[in-house]
Amino acid sequence: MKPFTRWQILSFLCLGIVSRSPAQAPPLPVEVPGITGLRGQPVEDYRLRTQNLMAKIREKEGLTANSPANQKRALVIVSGSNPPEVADFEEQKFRQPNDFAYLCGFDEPGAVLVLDAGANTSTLYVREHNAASAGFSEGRAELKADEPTAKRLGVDRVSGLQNLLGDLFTAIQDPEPLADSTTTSSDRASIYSNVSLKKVQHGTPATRLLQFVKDGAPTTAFKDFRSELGELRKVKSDAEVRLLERAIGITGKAEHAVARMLEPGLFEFQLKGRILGTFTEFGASRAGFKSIVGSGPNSCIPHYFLNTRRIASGDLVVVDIGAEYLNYTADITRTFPALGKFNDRQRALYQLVLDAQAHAASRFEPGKTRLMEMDRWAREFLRESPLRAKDATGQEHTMDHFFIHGLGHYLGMDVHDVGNGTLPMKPGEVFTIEPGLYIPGEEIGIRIEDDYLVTETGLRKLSANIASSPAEIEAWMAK
Ligand SMILES: [Mn+2]
Repeated sequence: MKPFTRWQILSFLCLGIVSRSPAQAPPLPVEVPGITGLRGQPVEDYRLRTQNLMAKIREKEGLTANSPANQKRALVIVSGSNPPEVADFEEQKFRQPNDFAYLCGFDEPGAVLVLDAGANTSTLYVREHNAASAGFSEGRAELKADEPTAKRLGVDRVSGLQNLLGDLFTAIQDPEPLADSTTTSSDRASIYSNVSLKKVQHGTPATRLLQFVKDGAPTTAFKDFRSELGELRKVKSDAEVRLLERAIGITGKAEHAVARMLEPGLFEFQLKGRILGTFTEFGASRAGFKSIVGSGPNSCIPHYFLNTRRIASGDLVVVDIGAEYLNYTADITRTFPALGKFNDRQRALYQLVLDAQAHAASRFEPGKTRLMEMDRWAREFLRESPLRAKDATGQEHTMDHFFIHGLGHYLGMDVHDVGNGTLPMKPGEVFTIEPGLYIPGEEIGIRIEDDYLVTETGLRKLSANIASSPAEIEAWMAK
C-alpha cells in the first residue's frame, strides 16, 4: 500500500466533517426488548413442544403416558447440525436444522435429542467440553451433562454423546424374535425420525446414525414424525411471532435501503449487496432464502436469482427477500419503478395487484378459510378488472391470465413452512399473500408480498409498516 498523499488526507478530513451531519432515523436496535430466553424463546415453550410431539406419537402408537417399562417403546430421534455440513448461504456459520431448533434451544454442534414417548421423557445427548476449547466451542461456556444443564435447556436429562447408541439399543431391545408366537409386529419398538434413508450413501451424520440403528435393530419399525411436527410448527407462539416480526422489520429496512439506492444504471447485484449488508447491519442471522432482484424482463421471472443485469430507466424492479432472525424468516416482495415514479400503465397494474391482495385478505375468516380459496378469490378479482394485456402470440387476455404462481404459503422457520397447506387456517398460523402480474411483452413484472398472522378475529398484517401503496413507494424513493 502506498503512503497517503496530502490530498487524500485532506479528503479524509472532509469526509469526517460530512459524516458528522445530523443522524438519520434511529435504526432498529440490535438488542430487542421482549426477545429473551433460549434463542429468543422461553425455555418452557421448548418443553411444551416436546410434550406435544410425544402426545401425538403416543396417540398414533396407542400408548398412554408413563406406561410401564415392559410395554413397547416409541422413540423420537432428532439430530442437530454438525460442523462440516452447516448450511449458510453467505458464510460458514453454525445453524441448527429447523426441527431440532423448534424442539430444543441448544445451539452447539453434534447434539441429538431423543424423546421416549411412552415414558414421556426427553434426553439431550451433547459433546461435553471445557470453557474456551478450540474450534466451534471457542468462547463458549463449559458444557457438562448434568442436572443444571438439563434444567437450563428444558429437557429431563442431558447425557454425553458417547452414551447415545448404548441407550438406544437398550431401550428398543432389538433384535426381538419376531417368529416367537408371543411377539407380534405390533409389539415392535418404533423409532420416529425426520430423515430419509433413501440417500444414505451421501448422507449426513443424521442419516448415518439412523442407518446404523436400523442395521442393528432389524425388527424395529422406522417411521417419520414430520407430518405430526409440521402441524405443531404451523401454529406460532407469542415468542415466535416476535421473532418473525423482528425478521420482517429487518427485511423492511432492506426494502427501504433498496428504494433509496435504486436508480437506472445500477446492476441488480448492487442492490442485492445492499440488501445483505442491511440484514447483517440489523442483526439478522442470514438471508432465509436466495434474494431475488429482477429488473425489466427479469421482473417477469418469479424465481430469478442471477441478479446480473444492469437496470434500465423504464424498468420495474421486483425485490423478493427475507431476513432470517434466530431461525425464523420473513418473506417480503416489493416492486419499485427504477425512475422513482410509476408510469400510468405501471401504476394501474400495480394498483390492481395491491387491490387483489387486499381483497383476498378482507374475505379471510379464521378457522374457515383455506389458502386455496384465497387463491381463487384473487384470481376472480384479477379477471373482473377492465384492464387487458397481450400474451407472446399477441392475443389479448383478462389479467388473471398473467398471474402465474400460487397466492401464498405458510411462513416460519422455513420460508415455505411445514404443515398441511390444504386445511382451514387457525389462529397462530402465519402465511404470505403474494399476488403478481407477469407480462413479458411489456417487460412488466409486479409482485407484492406481505406476511400475515391469523388472530381470533381475522388477520394481522405483520408487514403493515413496509411501504406498499404507489404513493408510499414513490415517497420512499424521493431523493
Ligand atoms: Mn413467498
